[in-house]
Order: sequence, then structure tokens, then C-alpha cells
Amino acid sequence: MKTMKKVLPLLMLAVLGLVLLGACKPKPAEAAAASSQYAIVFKSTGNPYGERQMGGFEEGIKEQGFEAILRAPDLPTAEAQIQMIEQLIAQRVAAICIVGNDFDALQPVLSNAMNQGIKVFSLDSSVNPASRMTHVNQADSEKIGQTLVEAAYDLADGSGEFAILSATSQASNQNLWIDYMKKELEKPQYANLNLVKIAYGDDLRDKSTSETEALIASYPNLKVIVAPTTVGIAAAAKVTTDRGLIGKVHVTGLGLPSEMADYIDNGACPYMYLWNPIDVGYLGAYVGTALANGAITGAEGETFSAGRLGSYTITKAPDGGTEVLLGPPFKFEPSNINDWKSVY
Ligand code: RAM
Repeated sequence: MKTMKKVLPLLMLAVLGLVLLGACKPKPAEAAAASSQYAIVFKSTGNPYGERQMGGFEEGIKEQGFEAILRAPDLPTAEAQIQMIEQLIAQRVAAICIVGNDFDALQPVLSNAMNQGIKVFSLDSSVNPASRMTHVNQADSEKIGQTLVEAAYDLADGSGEFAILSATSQASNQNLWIDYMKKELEKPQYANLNLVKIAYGDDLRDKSTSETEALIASYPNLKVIVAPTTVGIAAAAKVTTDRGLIGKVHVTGLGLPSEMADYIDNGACPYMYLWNPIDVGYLGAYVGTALANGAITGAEGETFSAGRLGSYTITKAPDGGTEVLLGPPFKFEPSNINDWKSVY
């Protein structure tokens, strides 16, 4: 009994201590805000464009003194990204920058991340407005759609058949550009330009190659292939080169100068467009830290500074959410491709 009397106050103290410890334990939101880890999840591995975008993100995060986590699944599916995001939530990163493999399918997992205080935003390929705080857009989507139709029209000499070789059928960036292409095609000046097929190479080299071969076999009068994906355009230009179709089936779209320089030189791709993928990722790094330190919340009209790129303002996106726009697309052609092929 005597020992019990001695032990009881000690026990009570220990219980009190435990309760106090529990009260001081950071809530999930606080824990996330205190993290110095910033993650980017790209569409899939093996995509040189994605590597440059992740490289730019890493550069921007590191120069601010934080740690960058770079992730990409083997295949460009939403399911694979969901698993990665779940791991990042468990790791309590400060922010997740998602290059979405699907516009809607990531909403439950990304909402879960935001509910735990993790800042979530998309980049390059957007997720729906309910799944993100803002989106980093590489270039005006409508302008990209218009520019690609103008290119098809020009390379087809104003009439005939053209096809689109896209990434996956769920990729929201490609789908948005294709929607704007279809809208542009409704204009009377394009009445004789026929979009015969939209094929999907899934941003995989082999599938993009076989889809190009199928297009050529199915449409013997095909004049132009427009590939709004860096993986697709490189595969298509290789096929037309290997099959001696240069000058017969023109390839254009969005390409990485380092991968396309040879095909711009040999004429398989007379010209193409892109933006700087390193800068897209770098801008994403500054959106991530600005969200995490409270400088921005992702609302229209907010401004923030993005290191060497200067300052940016958040604007309204066509999908009803908000976005940060990097700048206009750039045209690569024989006269300038050599200046760019070693840059990205
Ligand atoms: C591919 C990817 C990427 C896209 C570029 C143009 O590398 O699909 O998301 O932005 O092409």
C-alpha cells in the first residue's frame, strides 16, 4: 500500500506528460508546412522532355535551400500516380506538383493530400480545378491548338488529309490542345483540310512508332502528321525518314530540339514548336514554395516572384480554375535549331 502511494503520483505525472506530449504533437497540416521536401510526379519514365521538366523543378527547389523529390511511374497511368501520391502524403512533403495522367481520376488522392495541409498544384498536364490549388501552364492552350492547325494547313498546301498522333487518350494537356485544334478546324478557311484520325502513342516510343506505321498504311494519301507530344513527334519523324517518306508525309507538332534537330535538318519535320521545359519545371518550383510559405493561395490576381524568371501573376484558367502562364510557344526551324539542340 505504501509503495502504491509512492507510485501513484509518479504514474499520474507520467499520464499527464503523455497527454501534454499528445497536445503538442503537430497536427498533419502543421507537419506538412514544416517539411522542406517538394515533390514532382511526372507522367512516366523514359521521356526526355519529362526529365528536363523535373530537372528545372529540382534546380528551382535546390536554389531555395530545399529538397526536391522527383518521381515518375513506368507507365503513364493514373493508378500508378495515385500510389506515388499516397507515399508522398505518408512522407508529409510540403507540396506535390502533379503532371496528371488523368484530369479527374486523381481527385480523391489529391484532395486527401490537401486536407492534410500539403500544397497541391498541377503542371504541364492539368488535373481538374477541385484537385489543385493552381496550374502551371507552359503556353496558351488555345494558341497552341490554332498554331498546330495553321502548320497542318501550311504543310498540306491548303487541302488534303492529316492525322494527329497524341500521347495517351487521358492526357489533359494533349486533349485540351486537340479540342482547340478541332475548334480551329471549323473555320471556313480549313474546309478542305481533313482530320482523318487521332491516334494515341501513349508517350511510349514503340507504341508511337507502330501507331505512325498504322496511320501511313491506313491513309495512303496522308499529307501531314501533327504530334503534340515530344515522344510522338520524334517517333513519327523517324518512321517517315526510315521509310523514305520525307516530303510526302510531313511531320510537325511539339518537339524537343535535341531530339528533333536531325529531322529538321533532313526535312522530315520542316518546323515545330515548343517552350522551354526546364523553365516550366523551374516555375513550378517557385509556385510550390510560394504556396507552402503562404505568399500565394492559388487565387486569381496573386503575384509572386520566380527566381531568374521574374515575377508572375495567377490568372483564370479556361477550365474555371486558376493558372500561371509561362509564355508563348516558340517555333523551331532550320535557321535556329542548331542554337537550341544543345540547350534542351
Ligand atoms: C510530351 C508530354 C508532355 C508534353 C510534351 C509536349 O513529352 O506529353 O506532357 O508537354 O510532350
